[in-house]
Amino acid sequence: MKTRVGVLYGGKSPEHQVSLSTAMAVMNAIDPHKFDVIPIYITPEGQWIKGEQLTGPIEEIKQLQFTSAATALIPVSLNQVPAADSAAAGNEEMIDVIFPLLHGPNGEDGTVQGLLEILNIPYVGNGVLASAVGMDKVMMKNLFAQAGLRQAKYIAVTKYDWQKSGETVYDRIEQELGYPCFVKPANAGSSVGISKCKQRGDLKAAFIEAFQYDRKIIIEEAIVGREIEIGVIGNDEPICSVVGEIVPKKEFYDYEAKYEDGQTELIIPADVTKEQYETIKQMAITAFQALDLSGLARVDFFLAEDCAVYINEVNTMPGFTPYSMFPLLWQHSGVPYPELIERLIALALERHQEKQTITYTFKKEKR
Ligand code: G1L
Repeated sequence: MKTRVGVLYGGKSPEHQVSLSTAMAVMNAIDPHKFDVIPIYITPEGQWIKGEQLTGPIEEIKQLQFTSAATALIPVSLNQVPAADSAAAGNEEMIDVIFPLLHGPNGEDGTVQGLLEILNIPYVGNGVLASAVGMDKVMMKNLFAQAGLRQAKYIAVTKYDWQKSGETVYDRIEQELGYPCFVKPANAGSSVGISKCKQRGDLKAAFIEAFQYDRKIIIEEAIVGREIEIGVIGNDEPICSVVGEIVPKKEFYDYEAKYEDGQTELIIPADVTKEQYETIKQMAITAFQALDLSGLARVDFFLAEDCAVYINEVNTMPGFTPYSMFPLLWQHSGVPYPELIERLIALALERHQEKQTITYTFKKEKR
């Protein structure tokens, strides 16, 4: 029997459209001889709608944007409810695994993963804790520090701290980080709210901007160097792809540069020494394990001018169209897109199996 894959996409997030195009690419790449694909759309209003099992390739994104409100799915019955517009045999069958292609506060921060845990449905990618940590730059960097990974110096500031004593915060930045520095919302959802500060006079506006997106912000020392990324897949025995380099065409990699075509250049494989590649691989695996990741991650680095390697961040839900860095890194490592999808599904099922063997209840011992 074929494995039934539910592809979950859309959602209440600015990345709604990115999610739709990614879902279309994934569904068209999945091998139909091995998998049945069931699309599940989350509307911008947050309604869940299960579509019909796919019978052929999707030609346009519109096909994925179901509107039949009458058959709206209550997520808690994800596994029992018939598909939209049909009670056709086959559609009531269980979903074996969910591929959650969602970004932002309602999908990447561990909340959807938590729902799937409660439903006991296997899902691709990182679990609740890893997804939540991956979404919070401060938590992530604290764990990198704990694992002894080299990274840029940073300071975390809450809106409360700043409102109470802004000048003290600015003093600390000057003493500990210096200029230039980056001011970012702690929430790692996307590249909005980020500023580069070159002097004390720039800090206030940068803080106001960043605090629009989160109550917690992070200020980082700027590392001058190249941006290098690597792909990691696996659970207990993660493996690394080749490395890639991002050459930004703007001063720094901002929201537009990240999402609009032609703003950055990807070089795969990146031109690094064998020694640097070994260091990057080792640091990526250390980070993967320090954050208790599973399934996949893209790990981003800076290669400084003095050739030192700094970890920047881990992305638990990297860009995932066939033209995004993560799939391209694996393509160049001998794992083409359809096989990458297949491997991630296998890893999801494997991790779920393992969880089933864990005991959650225990008998009281006699005294
Ligand atoms: F399911 C995976 F593999 F874990 C997964 C989930 C989500 C991989 C990549 C993504 N990425 C995205 O969802 C997105 C960055 C395209 C946002 Cl819509």
